[in-house]
Amino acid sequence: MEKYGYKFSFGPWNISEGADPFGPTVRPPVPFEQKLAAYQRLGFDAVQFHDDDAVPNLDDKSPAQIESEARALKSRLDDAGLVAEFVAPRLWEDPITVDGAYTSNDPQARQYALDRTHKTLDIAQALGTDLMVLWFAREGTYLREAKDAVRAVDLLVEALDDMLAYAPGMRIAVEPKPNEPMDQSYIPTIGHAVALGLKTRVPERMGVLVETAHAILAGLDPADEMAFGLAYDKLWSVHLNDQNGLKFDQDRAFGMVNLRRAFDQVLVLDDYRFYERGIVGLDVKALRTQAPDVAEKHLVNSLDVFLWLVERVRSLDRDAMQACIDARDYEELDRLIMQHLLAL
Ligand code: GLO
Ligand code: MG
Repeated sequence: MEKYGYKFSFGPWNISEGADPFGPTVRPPVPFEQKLAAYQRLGFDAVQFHDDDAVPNLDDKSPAQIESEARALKSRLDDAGLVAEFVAPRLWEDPITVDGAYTSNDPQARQYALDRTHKTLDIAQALGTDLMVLWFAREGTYLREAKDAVRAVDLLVEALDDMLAYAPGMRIAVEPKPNEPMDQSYIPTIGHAVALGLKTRVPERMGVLVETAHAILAGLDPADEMAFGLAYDKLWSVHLNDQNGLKFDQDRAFGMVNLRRAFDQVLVLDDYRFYERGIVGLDVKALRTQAPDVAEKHLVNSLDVFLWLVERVRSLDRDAMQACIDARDYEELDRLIMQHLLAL
């Protein structure tokens, strides 16, 4: 299929075991080797990694061991014709980060978070990518009075300054999310993420990643969140998916809940030539009811929907659109978009 200059990625966690908070997983784990083999078969170009997807049990390993395992993985990626898009520290599972990582009230937890992030930066460089993504999973509270929200921002900036100084060749993209696992997160939107980056010592190496579902959970339009990032030249990656209303983070396949909303995201990405700026990441999961043998289809479906929508964006009659805008006839514009989407 024509890919219009786009490259696509997903993370090993996107071939999921069907976990939900109310019962055990429903699919057997798929070995990493098998996941790696799926990338090219499914038409993908790049891999997104958590640090321990790349180097399992890294807390128990020496820097030299981490480096050599990451280098070995890099040659496997090369052999498979794949690149690493980014590496992200997994800071939400160790018991020490129960109350947050960089913003924990416990100085030992904060130190653990920084040490762990240094390892993530080492791994990213060994894998040949200059991008680290930070999803601030537990940087927030269940109980607002439990932490000082002003100090939390200072702690985040201090942590970012430390990372920027530790790895001068690396860029950092913040992936905001308003809630889950915490009740309230400190960096809930792209505006917060951009502002946080501007408060660091090296703002030019600070960017953002917009996830569709996270924007929706914040009550915002994902296309506008992307537009804001683009306007600041900070949109360095995206996590496209879909979300059916305000509930848990569903990571539904892209475009499958709300086609118009998906179209608007592709419209802004394509109009602003995102294919020259970054890789299209799909943070999607198979439905819990899906049997293991077909639990990869959500990835192909998401990629295909994206490409089908690129075709719809590029074949849109821009003159007709502009005429509606000039006439302030937004009802006609509404109809034009709908007719075009339905290929009528
Ligand atoms: C969870 C996030 C998560 C991140 C991933 C990479 O809600 O979307 O999947 O994208 O850990 O940072
Ligand atoms: Mg995500």
